[in-house]
Amino acid sequence: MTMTSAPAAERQADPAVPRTQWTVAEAVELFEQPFMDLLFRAQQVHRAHFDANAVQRSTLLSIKTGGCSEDCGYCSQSTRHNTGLDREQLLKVAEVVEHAKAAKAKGASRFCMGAAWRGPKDKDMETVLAMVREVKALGLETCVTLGMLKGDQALQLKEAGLDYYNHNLDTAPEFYGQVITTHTLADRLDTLEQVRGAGINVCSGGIVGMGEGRRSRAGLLVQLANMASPPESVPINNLVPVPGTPLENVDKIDPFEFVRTIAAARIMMPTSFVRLSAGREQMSDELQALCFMAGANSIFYGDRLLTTDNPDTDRDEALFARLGLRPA
Ligand code: SAM
Ligand code: DTB
Ligand code: SF4
Repeated sequence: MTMTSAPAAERQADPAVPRTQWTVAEAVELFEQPFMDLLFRAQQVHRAHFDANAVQRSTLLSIKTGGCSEDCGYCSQSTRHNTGLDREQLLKVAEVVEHAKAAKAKGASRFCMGAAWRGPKDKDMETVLAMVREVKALGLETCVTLGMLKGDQALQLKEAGLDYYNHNLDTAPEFYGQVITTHTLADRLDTLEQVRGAGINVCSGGIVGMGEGRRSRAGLLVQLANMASPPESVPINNLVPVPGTPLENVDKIDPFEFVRTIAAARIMMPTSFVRLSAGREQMSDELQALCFMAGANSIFYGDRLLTTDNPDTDRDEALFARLGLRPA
């Protein structure tokens, strides 16, 4: 067994030992372990902190679709790409509440509302705040992802009862500018600071399969794990290639490398929920089971992500039953 990365992995796994900073080299060493060793360690870390048979389920709803000013190379919703997506207005509060009720009835514990904005305009905040209040009142955890936030907007969201804010770092610093040029990683970090400062839980992860190398996958995880407080929730998205985006023809990531990314995230952020996010529709049940084995313990649940398909709830219920998983 290769033990080269054991010291770094051990000190993250033991809550009695103060958390130390990961280097990219240490994270790359994790990825380089033999697959079975990596999965075994990830499963050990997972079991030290979580029920290994419980998976949290969040349902997503796009509350404002398309027409986004930003140029994120993977995204169907940017006005800079010709993806044929129709731009829609912000949904009405009552429509959102209906979707949230249906999600709860299907067994979701969290409801995430996403808007294709660079950031919310002050005039839209009242509507979003009402959505948060009303979804929260249904007894669901609330999450929104609205782009860049100002400090006062974060405080308003907290006051309305927001539990989580999703804002991904998406990729490593050296790769960021190849995917997005209309805002910077520093802008993303600034929003995360506003979110933390307001006392809202942080949901932040990224995308793999964009043509980045292993070092960049490790670099994404290092940024997340080294935060003063790592995100409570870490979505790992596998690129869903959207026709008309600059990344539509990029080579797919090796599925085992995707599982390695989940395992490394689990080891580096032992107490965070790691969400197996976009890309499940294209995955076999067996590959998803490997991701759960590697420490993923959250999914998006419901037949739609924002603009692309996700497995329907019947398929997920069947998968949970076959694997003996239960909702967290
Ligand atoms: N506009 C907000 C923002 O950028 O934060 C919120 C919505 S944005 C669509 C949320 C996240 O979805 C992105 O940061 C990215 O990680 C993920 N995402 C978007 N398109 C994707 C795709 N085609 N495949 C995989 N993940 C994607
Ligand atoms: C996240 O990390 N993944 C979700 C959520 N946060 C908002 C979005 C995935 C979007 C996949 C592409 C689409 O459906 O447009
Ligand atoms: Fe806009 Fe978010 Fe899509 Fe980027 S990822 S283009 S900010 S909706």
